[in-house]
Amino acid sequence: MIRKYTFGTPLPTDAVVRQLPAEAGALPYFTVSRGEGGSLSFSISLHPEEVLFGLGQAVRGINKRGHLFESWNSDVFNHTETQSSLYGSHNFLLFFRPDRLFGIFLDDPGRVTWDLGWTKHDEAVITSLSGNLDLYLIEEDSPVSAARAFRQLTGRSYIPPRWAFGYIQSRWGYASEEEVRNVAGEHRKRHIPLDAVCLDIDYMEDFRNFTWKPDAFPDLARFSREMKEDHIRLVPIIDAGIKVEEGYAPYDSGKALDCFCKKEDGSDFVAAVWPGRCCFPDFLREDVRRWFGDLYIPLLDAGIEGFWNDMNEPALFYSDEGVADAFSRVEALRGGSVGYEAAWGLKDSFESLANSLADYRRFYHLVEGKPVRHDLVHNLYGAGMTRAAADAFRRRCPGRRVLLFSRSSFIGAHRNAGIWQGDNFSWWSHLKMALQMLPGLNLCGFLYTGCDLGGFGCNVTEDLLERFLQLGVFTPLMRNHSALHTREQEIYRFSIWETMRDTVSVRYALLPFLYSEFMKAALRDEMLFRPLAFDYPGDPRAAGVQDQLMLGEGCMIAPVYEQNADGRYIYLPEDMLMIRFRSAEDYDLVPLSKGDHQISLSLGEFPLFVKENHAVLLCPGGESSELLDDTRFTVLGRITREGVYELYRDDGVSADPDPAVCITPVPLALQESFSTIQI
Ligand code: MIG
Repeated sequence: MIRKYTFGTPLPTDAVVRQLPAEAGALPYFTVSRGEGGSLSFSISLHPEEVLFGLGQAVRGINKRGHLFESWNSDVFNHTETQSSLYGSHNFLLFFRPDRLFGIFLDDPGRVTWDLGWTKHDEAVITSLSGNLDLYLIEEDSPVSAARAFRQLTGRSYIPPRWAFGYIQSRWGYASEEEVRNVAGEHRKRHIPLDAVCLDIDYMEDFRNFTWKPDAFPDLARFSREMKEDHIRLVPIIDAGIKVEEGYAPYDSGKALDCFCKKEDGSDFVAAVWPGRCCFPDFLREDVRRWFGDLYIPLLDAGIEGFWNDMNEPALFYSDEGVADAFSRVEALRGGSVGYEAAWGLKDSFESLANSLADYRRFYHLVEGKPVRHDLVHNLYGAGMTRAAADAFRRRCPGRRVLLFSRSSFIGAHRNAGIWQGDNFSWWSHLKMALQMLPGLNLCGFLYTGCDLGGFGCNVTEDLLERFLQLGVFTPLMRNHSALHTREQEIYRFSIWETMRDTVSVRYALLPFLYSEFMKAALRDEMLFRPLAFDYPGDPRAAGVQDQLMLGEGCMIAPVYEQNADGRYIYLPEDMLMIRFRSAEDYDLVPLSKGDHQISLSLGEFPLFVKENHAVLLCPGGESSELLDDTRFTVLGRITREGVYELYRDDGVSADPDPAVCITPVPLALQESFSTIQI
């Protein structure tokens, strides 16, 4: 059951698709109190065993209890465990304990803080800074049905084209056709499967959106065609800011249509990002979304079928006003004696120029025709950009899917795009963080997601990349991405590239199966990755597991995330078959009983666990998702009771596939561990 409680005068967010009447009675479970400046706090005491699931993109464990989180979309390069905000705000939290279950969604586009047992271990205090919000209370009898109810409230998850489940190579720095061709060629030459290459800001002319460098990418349509002949797609990046430059068409048209966010005095707000001084489209306006979305069309017409939207928190390097303020603070200190506090202040004046609250308070959006200061709707900006692009794709390519993943997001954006997890580092702890973020993102509707495999910042090592890839085998977005000036991170750069290739080959053997699991989850409003407690709510040990996830209907993953570990500890809530992969053809099948196990996994090995009477399907390999044979399978699983596996297959591009037509029942005959089948 879902109930809505309205506080103050909420601004529209586009998060929900079902309109509910507001309840007249008081909100149960919570004590509501009004604080300074109209803020509103919801307090609740927590049971010793209470587990908190959700909040989507956030650091720390699967259980969110014990930390202070903030919904405030932030371009943060440093995902340490003290970070309270990342790029997206996903205000859905599930309170789970043996005798009680409910979820809350705060539909609030401004800042929200989540003190989840941080101040006091047995109390949660959730605060909306503005005090204007709709709060949805979801009461169901299982976590799985609560997740489904929330999805039905907020709408079906985005479905990318099937090729987006292939391996994607990306790097900040690919600056010419020649370079991209070479990257693709190295993969093909060594038979490392590959479906797409991302183009980062270096493909643009002076970092201006919707342009490409005339010398380095002379004919995007031809180049895209050439790559597609090799079954490889190009996926260019688009940033949020539009360079202020007369004669640059998007600026001129944006200016003519008055599309940019304004300062109080009515002039365009300007701040610097990669192209230099930029204006920021007011994505909260329908007409602006339409104008911006149309700018993608020449790229679509050049054969581009996928995009990633970046810098849309929006990230701001600095504004003229911010720089002026910093100088005035510095000037005020000139000539006097500078003590240590003032000296630190000097330093802070400049370090705090980027993404400053002062800048976010300097500009306005038009919401229903009225100016609203940006900080009150800050968390909607990335979602608005995504919506602009997705709507344009629907207009231009009706009935066809286009790949889109964004950095910043809000609930509701999950209907239009996937997200990637942002700028992680080549750290072992970030491999674990990536795993732990998946179920929260899925709970909030973001199914098409993954982290930068290998890590974005810092220099990766061979073993770390291999272990990252082993997680990536299972994440819908399987993309190797790294930052400019870091160690080159393409698989073929490493001495153990064959091991890495074999790992990617497992993804391709599993691709039709993983796609089937993804599609069923999306079409049935379910999660692809779940905390163990979702499948075993009555098992008190399952609730505590922080580094294993249920995958699809019948599987579980438990990647190795520690350096030099030659295996790991796992907890099995029931008997399962372990598939220990080395490659698509080389794996062990090990039946394991319910309980605790230490399993050995040397560097090139990784496990997938299958529940009894469930199966995993492997297809004959191929180096692109388009070249896989999804009619012949090896069926892995321990089947003690005859049944069927519902295999979902479709053309991979049509936007509204009919689930009834797309499902083939694959009979599961009694078997100890494997069989082959033709369908
Ligand atoms: O300020 O486009 O998260 O994936 O490579 C950095 C360059 C801008 C941040 C993205 C990252 C991308 C990078 N971008």
